[in-house]
Amino acid sequence: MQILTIPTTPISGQKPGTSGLRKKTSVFQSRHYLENFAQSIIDATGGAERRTFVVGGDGRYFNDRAAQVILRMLAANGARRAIVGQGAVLSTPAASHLIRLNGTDGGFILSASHNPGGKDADFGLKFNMPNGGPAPEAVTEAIYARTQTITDYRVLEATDVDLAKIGEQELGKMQVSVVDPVADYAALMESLFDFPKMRTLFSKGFRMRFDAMCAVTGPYAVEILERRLGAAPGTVTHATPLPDFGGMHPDPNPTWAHELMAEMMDPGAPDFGAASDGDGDRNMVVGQGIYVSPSDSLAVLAANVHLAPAYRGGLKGIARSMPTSGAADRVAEALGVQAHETPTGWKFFGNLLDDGRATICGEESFGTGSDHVREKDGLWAVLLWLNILAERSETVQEIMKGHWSHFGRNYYSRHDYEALPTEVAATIMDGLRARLGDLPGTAVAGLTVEGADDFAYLDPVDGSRSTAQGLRLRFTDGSRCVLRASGTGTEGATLRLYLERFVPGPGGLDQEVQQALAPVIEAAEALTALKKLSGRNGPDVVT
Ligand code: G16
Repeated sequence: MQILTIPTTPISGQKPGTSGLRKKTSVFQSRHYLENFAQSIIDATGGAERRTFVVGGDGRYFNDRAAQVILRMLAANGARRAIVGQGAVLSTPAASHLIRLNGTDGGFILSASHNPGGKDADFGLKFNMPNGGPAPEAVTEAIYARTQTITDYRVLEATDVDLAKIGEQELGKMQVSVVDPVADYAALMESLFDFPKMRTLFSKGFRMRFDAMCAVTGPYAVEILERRLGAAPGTVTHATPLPDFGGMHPDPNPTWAHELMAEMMDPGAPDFGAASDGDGDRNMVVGQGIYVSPSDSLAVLAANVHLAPAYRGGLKGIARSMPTSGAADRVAEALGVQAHETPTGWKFFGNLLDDGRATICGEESFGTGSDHVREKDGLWAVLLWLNILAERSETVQEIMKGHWSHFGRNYYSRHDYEALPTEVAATIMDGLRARLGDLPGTAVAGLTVEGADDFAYLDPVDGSRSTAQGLRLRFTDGSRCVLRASGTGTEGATLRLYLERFVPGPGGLDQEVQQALAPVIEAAEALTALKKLSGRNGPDVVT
């Protein structure tokens, strides 16, 4: 087998966003596109010589072909071993676990996460570090810099590896270990939670619905929920992963997981509902007749995590992304543990977890996780909820109400304006940014602006600084709104407006969310002119 060195030239736009490089599938399939980016990852992270990597993805269209290319490139670049999920499939948290479990030098994760999949949809690639977490900004910038100077890439001339067959194979001088994508991950979950107690819960007739949205979590959820915990067969729906996710938009939020929402709001609803996304790192949790916002879910999980065996010793700290509501901060305060506020992107939690400053992390974008891996983990969050439900013998509704009456309620919602023309989004962001200094003291819609800034983060562990992470407007009554451009879209620009209002209770804890937020929504429009300047009547997605 011959190692080929293929001359190439830089391709513009290979700049990783919030989580790796995401583009239209056809862009990834275009000449040298994948190869340039993969070689740039290899070059910018010190080469592949004698190293071991994990390779896998969410099974979307082009996943299998891209995995074969990356394997041939790793072999040509001198890698010692690649650990690959059977069929080139691995959920993102399972990939993170394999990287850590095997002490590897990192992993290539093929996914555009919650973005739709298919020939005309999205594809993505990201590199995770030896700690199992997404490459930090310094590394993604080095990768991007390399894409701008690349002159050639190396690839082995070889036939495909048989990725359907579990076991050892050789690709040139590289060992390829094809592994069961579910087994190690399921064992990890079993080591964290009280499976016997959860089995008892199901044996007493507890009913659950898990919507895998035709994405990667199906086989993981069937194995863990139905086979190991004894949930009724059929508990997991849309359980077979499909290259185009069956046309579903595998983003577990009330808009895209509407089938689950409808079932859970029905009088005959199961006791507990959950959904996961394309690559299995996101989760949405719903009780009978009650939707749990991701920010609240983080707070409730943090307040109750000691009920699960692996966390009995308590938490080192709680970390949340800046746009996530402050509900988790109140729990941190009550527990007397550190609270961290980071920019959006799971990569910012890595240092805090590695350094023992946080045990549990979460984001408003349906991400929750802990120090068991270095990615957010959809099924982990669902299992922790189940463990808590089994311990407390209360409904989701009772748990939420109890939490709010104890800590107060951070009403919270996110309004997304998707696929705006980039210049329109820039005008809106730049306009607000330019006025930040003048806004304090401004009275609008019955609220008064107390502070306004562009969020910047100083990493307490490595001292790196990240700027321009979202425009924050804080009001004197403690409410706030944040305006931020998404870094995961592939079409135009998506603007996210995050809205929050705190009600301490005891009264006012049962309001409809959008109604409770009405003054903040009105003030946000007056200050950002989002609807007016975008020409939209309202958001495309409300979470
Ligand atoms: C990714 C990141 C998350 C981030 C989310 C939203 O999620 O991993 O940390 O919160 O994007 O990012 P944005 O608001 O920039 O679109 P995923 O599930 O897509 O990997």
